[in-house]
Amino acid sequence: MSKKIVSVQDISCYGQCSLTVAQPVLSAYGIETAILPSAILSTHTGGFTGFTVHDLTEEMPKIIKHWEDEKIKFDAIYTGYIGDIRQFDMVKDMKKTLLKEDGQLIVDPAMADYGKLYVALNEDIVKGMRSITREADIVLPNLTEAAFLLDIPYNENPNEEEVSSILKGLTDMGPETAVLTGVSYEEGKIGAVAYNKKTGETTSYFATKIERNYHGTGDIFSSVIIANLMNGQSLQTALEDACEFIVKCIKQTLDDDTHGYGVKFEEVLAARR
Ligand code: PXL
Repeated sequence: MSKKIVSVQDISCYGQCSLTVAQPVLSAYGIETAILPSAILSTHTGGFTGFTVHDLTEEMPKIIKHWEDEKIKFDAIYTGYIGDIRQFDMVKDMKKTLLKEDGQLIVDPAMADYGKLYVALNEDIVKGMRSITREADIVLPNLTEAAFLLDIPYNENPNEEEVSSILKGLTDMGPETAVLTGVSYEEGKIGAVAYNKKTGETTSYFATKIERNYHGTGDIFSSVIIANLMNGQSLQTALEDACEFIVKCIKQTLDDDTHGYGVKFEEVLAARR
């Protein structure tokens, strides 16, 4: 039976990140995807100036309450960018009331990149992300986010031993599985390394590195990983699919100078079948 998940993150109306990528990606992989928007922004906050933000903290409990009344249950709660600290307790409450018995809380602590927090965020958001990570089953940070979660200095280029220690630190916080993105052990290759503390297994996949950064790729990466796992695929298959998916999206976007704000994932998604 196909899985049903709810994703809690913002709607950046323009810019190809958060819910406007998570929803189509998950749907295309056959996952029923409900959304709980945490805020509505005119654009994402990376590279645009003068963006508008309409916080939805007041609305969220009403939506959650209605779902509880309707006895709606999800196989997973997938959280991303969260801009208001009151929403972290809501996520923890949702875990109790809206998850199926064997359902999973999956946290993408989308809050930082390249050693820095996103412009609209602060240390309180980091604390909140730590608090939901402690309750998560799976956490999917990039190297910067992992450093913030663990309160350790940001290491742009950790070696295998350092990556193992980061992954161990993340799973020590609570999650059974941690997936660390942006890892590179050799020139020209970049990918992700995952660790499952129950099996003790470390899995990795590295794809061709393209020297260009785009916003939203972390959100697409997490969505592809989550879609694969929900569909019963192995972590190895999930990592491979997500890394190669991102490479294709970047290749699709590179030649368009007007499209620096995100990647063109649509054609990659459409070409999957
Ligand atoms: O892609 C992560 C993300 C999500 N939501 C908002 C953002 C960003 C990254 O900058 O600004 C609002």
